Amino acid sequence: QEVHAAELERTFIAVKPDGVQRGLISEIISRFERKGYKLVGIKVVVPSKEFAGKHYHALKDKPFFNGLSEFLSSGPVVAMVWEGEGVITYGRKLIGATDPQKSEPGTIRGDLAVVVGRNIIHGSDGPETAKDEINLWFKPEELVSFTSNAEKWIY
Ligand code: 3AN
Repeated sequence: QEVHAAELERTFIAVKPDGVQRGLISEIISRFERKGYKLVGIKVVVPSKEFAGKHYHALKDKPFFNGLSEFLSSGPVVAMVWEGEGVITYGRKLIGATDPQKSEPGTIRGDLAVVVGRNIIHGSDGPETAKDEINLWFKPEELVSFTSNAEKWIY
């Protein structure tokens, strides 16, 4: 295990209950992995509605907040932390626009989802959110730091 002087950027990515039920876990992991990003934390959890509300706290005044929190807690979620240069912003690019009708083909939502209420994946929208969401979903000891052999071919 190697300790990095400056830790690489990390983001929180979750396959939501619809993505899990539809069998899209490996498809989603594969897109991040093939890009060159590194998986440093993963678990399957059924979040409580209260926990889901914490995750979506920034949206608490939206009319869809209750339904959204209920949906996130309706079944297993695959919670992940991905690491790599630009992973927060580029991760959002891989995911595509919030509304799958507006997501480009080639993006996860563009290729695999149809409506906004069932858009299969979540990704942190900025560095602060990423930090908060990683801390909410993971304990520090649930995340690993390592250098993969592929890294010198990616960077
Ligand atoms: P994103 O997931 O692309 O970051 P946000 O943060 O604006 O988008 O919204 C968070 C989640 O709230 C979305 N993933 C989506 O499931 C849900 N959401 C956003 N807008 C709506 C809407 N108009 N109706 C229902 N759900 C919505």
